[in-house]
Amino acid sequence: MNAISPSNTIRTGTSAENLRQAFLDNLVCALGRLPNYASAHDHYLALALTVRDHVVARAVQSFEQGVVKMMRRVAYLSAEFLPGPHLANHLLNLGIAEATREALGGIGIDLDRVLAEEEEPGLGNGGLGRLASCYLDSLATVEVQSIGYGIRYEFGIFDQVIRDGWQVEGTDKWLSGGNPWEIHRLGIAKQVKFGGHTETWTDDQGRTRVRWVPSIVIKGEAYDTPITGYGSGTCSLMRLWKSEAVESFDFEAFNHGDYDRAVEQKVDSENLSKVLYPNDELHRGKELRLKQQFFFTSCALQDMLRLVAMSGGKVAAFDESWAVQLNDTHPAIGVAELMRLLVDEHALEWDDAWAITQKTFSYTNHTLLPEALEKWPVELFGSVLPRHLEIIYGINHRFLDEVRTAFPDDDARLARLSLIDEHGARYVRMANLACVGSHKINGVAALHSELLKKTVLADFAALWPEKFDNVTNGVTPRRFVALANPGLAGLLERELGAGWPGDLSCLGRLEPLAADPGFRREWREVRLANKRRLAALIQERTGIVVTPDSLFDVQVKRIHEYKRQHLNLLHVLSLYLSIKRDPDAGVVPRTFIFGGKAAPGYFLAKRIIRLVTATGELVNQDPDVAGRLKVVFFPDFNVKNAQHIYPAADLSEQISLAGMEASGTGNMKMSLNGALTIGTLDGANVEIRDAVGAENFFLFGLTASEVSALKAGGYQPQTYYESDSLLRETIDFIASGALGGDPDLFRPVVDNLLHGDPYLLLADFRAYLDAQQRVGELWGDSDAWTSSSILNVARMGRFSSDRSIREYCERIWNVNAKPSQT
Ligand code: GPU
Repeated sequence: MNAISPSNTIRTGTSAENLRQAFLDNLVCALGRLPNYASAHDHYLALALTVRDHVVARAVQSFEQGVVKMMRRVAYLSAEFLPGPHLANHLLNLGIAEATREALGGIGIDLDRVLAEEEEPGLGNGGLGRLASCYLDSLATVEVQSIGYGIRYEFGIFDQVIRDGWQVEGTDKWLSGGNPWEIHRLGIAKQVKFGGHTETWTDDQGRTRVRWVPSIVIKGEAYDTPITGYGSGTCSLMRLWKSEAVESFDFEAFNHGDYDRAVEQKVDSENLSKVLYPNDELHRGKELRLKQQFFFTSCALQDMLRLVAMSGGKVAAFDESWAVQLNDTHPAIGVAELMRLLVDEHALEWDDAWAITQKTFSYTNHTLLPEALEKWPVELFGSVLPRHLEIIYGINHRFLDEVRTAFPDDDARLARLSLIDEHGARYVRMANLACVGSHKINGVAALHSELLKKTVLADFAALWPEKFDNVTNGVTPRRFVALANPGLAGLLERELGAGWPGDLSCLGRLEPLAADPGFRREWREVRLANKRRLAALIQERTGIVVTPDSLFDVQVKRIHEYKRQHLNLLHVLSLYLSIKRDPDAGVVPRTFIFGGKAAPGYFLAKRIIRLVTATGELVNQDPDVAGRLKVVFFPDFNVKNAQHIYPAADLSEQISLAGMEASGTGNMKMSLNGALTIGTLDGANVEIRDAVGAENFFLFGLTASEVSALKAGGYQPQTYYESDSLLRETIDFIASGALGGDPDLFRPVVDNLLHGDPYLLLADFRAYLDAQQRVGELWGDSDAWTSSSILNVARMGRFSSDRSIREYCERIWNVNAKPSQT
């Protein structure tokens, strides 16, 4: 037994008795609480500390293995992570959930009550951040050494409350109750420079070198959160950087009595990691954001260099120690920073450094939306990162020479490929930097990867077709099935064996059970219980009473015009009007559940939330539709709430305009829990439909190429408005002022649709209604619906993030993952 292995101590023994003793010890000794006076939150903290011992013991052993074996490690650079609550996940991964339940039960404490106390770290906006967390989970599970590097935002994504029907943002104080999962690594701090100028100097070999003389230096301190894997001894590390002043005070100023200046630098430095920008897929060009990006990326690369040295590796073989993944372009500045570190600080020749850089990085693109493409005014960029601007010019110069050779006399192409946009005001293009600095570029679903090559990255695809690849996203079945849906997990364990969360290919064995009436009954019972629980939560959070045996029709995701929550609302209102016109209209009872945050500055998204709540105000109290329609806006959609919502969804709304949603991952989570999808041929919907079978998926709408053609031909929304009376009636109803009590409230939404309709809602309306009609019909046949639900789960195994991560390992990172069972 390894000397540091604590598995034989009381502190980390895993019997119920050991766990209980450790829990009580922590309550008293770590928290200073006598059991009789402890609150639920104290119970949570004491249990978290108890479990943390096990987690940290694994983490250090896993880390030690990585150093000793000198394997190539993966660094996942991401400005966002959304891990969700940790405690239950660790209990599952460590296999101590039952022992813990027993340990607490024995002293009258309910484990579920304790788990509910945990507040999640909301260090991301949505899909991109949650994907990063699924990937750390899967990396640990397939036994690959990895570190997720990011920012320890003091304030993460805002808390959303709904007041008088409107979104109101509250400050996310995720750290105020204490964070038992992180370890502040006092010994690991990096200095990060900003501003100033560069100078040349001559080294003792007579070489001209460049030195960056910054105007300010900030310190990054490491906070580590271990991420356990399922049934594996490997842990991933989420290493987040907090910014601090290098010295607490500018003592010179302080001694001269200039107190203001003395604290100014401290405040400025600490501000860097203060708050997450709450925009999803919108680049706003704020200087502080650029500084955040450089800050964490520089800390990460410096840390990787330190670890290379620690494990006896060579800087000149950096790429053999590390595969660095750029999660979108937010960390793309890393390309120039690694060059600076290698050339300026480690005295490598440019060409050698460049070869290493390209072998090290790979880049994942997560969107085609033009407004999300990051570009920084050259002036701003040069004032914050003067040396990086020079390096980028150096990279660009050599790169454009290469392009000239491949495509002589093609200035237009040169201008498009250049790292600098020179049409008018000059900008540094981060996607171009990421492409040039990477050996692999991937999209996140098959359709998205194809469109990338045809649109935003077409010139790069023409230049380097071999660099392009696709890795379809996946989600972790541990959190999103095993933890979120214990009822379903019980059935899966009985039918497939206890190891199913580690190998979703076994889900296929459920297929024959879709035809088994007894199994279908059990399936329905599990689903109904999930819906009852969600109904109770909805009542608690919103006061709205919903019927668990109605069809739960769910759209939860960030609020964006391209995701078309308002198309969903057009359907809701059309049903409402149909019932009002004809009380006998064949409408199956439905509960429409919406959830998601709008960026605080996104006017139309906030109006769409108000349109949901106004529709609810009208519909939920109208006796004419009682028992048939309910509309709920579930506030503060986050990972924790999502775990209650996904398992209760009957219908998963994935209705973005084709060509707009890069992948989607909520689509996978709901289908894996037994929802049927209504969706367009967009993102991963395409592959989900292929997997579950067209007959188990409600498809509608224009294809991506039909969308382009329609737009190219001059799209006229009014023609649809004029030719479809139900559409007209529905839009007129919104325009009439019948909703929300103010006739002008939804004027902007209506005007947007009638004069422009950039996301083609009107063009897809009729097809969407027809698909919803088919949904209603199938719902009426409960056996057929249930069997389709079972088949969805049986055929969704491919969408485990373990599969995605294995593909990254094999085709992009060139590291060995534990082979899958099949
Ligand atoms: N996505 Br870019 C975000 O959540 N935020 C972003 O800033 C960018 C992309 C999402 C995509 O919208 C979604 O389709 C995808 O599934 C997800 O990234 C993960 O790839």
